[in-house]
Amino acid sequence: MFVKNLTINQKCNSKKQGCTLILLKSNSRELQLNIRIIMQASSKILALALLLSMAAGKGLAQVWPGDVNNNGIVNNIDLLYLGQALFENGPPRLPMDIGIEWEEKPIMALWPQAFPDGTNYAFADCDGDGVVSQMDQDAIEFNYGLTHGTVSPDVFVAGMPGVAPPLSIDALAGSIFENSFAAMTIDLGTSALEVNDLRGIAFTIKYDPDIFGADPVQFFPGEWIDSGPGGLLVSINKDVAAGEIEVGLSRMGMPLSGSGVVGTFLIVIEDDVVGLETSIETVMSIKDVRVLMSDFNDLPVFADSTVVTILNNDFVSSTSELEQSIQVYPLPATGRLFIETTNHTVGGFEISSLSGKVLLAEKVENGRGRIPIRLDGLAPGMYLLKLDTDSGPLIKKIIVQ
Ligand SMILES: [Ca+2]
Ligand SMILES: [Ca+2]
Repeated sequence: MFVKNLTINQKCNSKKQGCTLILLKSNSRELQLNIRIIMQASSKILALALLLSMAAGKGLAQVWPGDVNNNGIVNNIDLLYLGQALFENGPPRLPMDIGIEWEEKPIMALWPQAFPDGTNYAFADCDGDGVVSQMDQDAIEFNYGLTHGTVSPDVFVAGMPGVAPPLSIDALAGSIFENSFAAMTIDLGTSALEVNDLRGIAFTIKYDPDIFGADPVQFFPGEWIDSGPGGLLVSINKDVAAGEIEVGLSRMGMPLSGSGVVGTFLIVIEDDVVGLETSIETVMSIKDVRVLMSDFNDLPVFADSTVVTILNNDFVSSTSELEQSIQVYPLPATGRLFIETTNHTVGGFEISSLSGKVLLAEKVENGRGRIPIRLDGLAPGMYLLKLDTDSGPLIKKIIVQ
């Protein structure tokens, strides 16, 4: 904003304090601000400084909507900051500066609250309406990955293996095939290395884009991280060219302690994997982990990785023979489902939601031939059916109507 002229009108006065109307005229807009000035010499200087900064069109600071920690980039870390400031109130921005377009939005008054690193809560009010709410997350999604000025990279605190709670990634089945999908779970902590007072978590899953192809991943937050009343702020952003998916999860209710499933992701394997002769091993890893407790201190976490073996369907291994010899039907299913097996024995099964919650688990006697499964109580949707066979676990995706 370029200010063409500036007039100060003394509208009212009293012995102790006065009310000064400051009229700023710019080439694009006209501002009228009422500023209460305590009539003391030092405050006059402060007021003059404020006036000069406004005259320069800069306000007290510039908010770029979505960059909640004001480090120059919008990403999943900003969601953690937003979650921490949720439901707080402060001075709104001027009416013409309300909104989430990617441009600098001047703030004329700082909020009384600040994050422990000093960042003012005004940056969390992305849309500028004077309250930090779920609506402000729209700015993070809308402007995700955009930068301004010089980016100060986010800082991550790595924990030692065996000392810090792990953030681990595990395939639900040992081997997966081309032209199929794999379900992987992300778990935080163990019974021996629990987390305490968890507010939110941000992390990046890294995979080989040459193996998994275009846009192969879906992520579903886990039941544990979303447990209890209050809900969860969720941000999921993919960079398919780099083979990365950035996840941010922030609890809106009470903080969480213990260990459990942070999420499940499904990854589709292309039907013609480059370089796949009989099998290929590929690493899936977690990086850039930030776990924040309710006091906004970092909890160091050890980020784990896993090796996944992908098998070529043309070279039938014992596992792929298992895949092919056990049939599940009808799909989609209504009311009940059948497992049909001839060469293998099924000792039991589990049906779980995509977020990892086990909904049904039963042992099976004489698990050969045609085995019925009742689906009572399952809402329509997609589920994972895990069969315990004499040749190891087998995962099938099922759809209930
Ligand atoms: Ca940021
Ligand atoms: Ca807001």
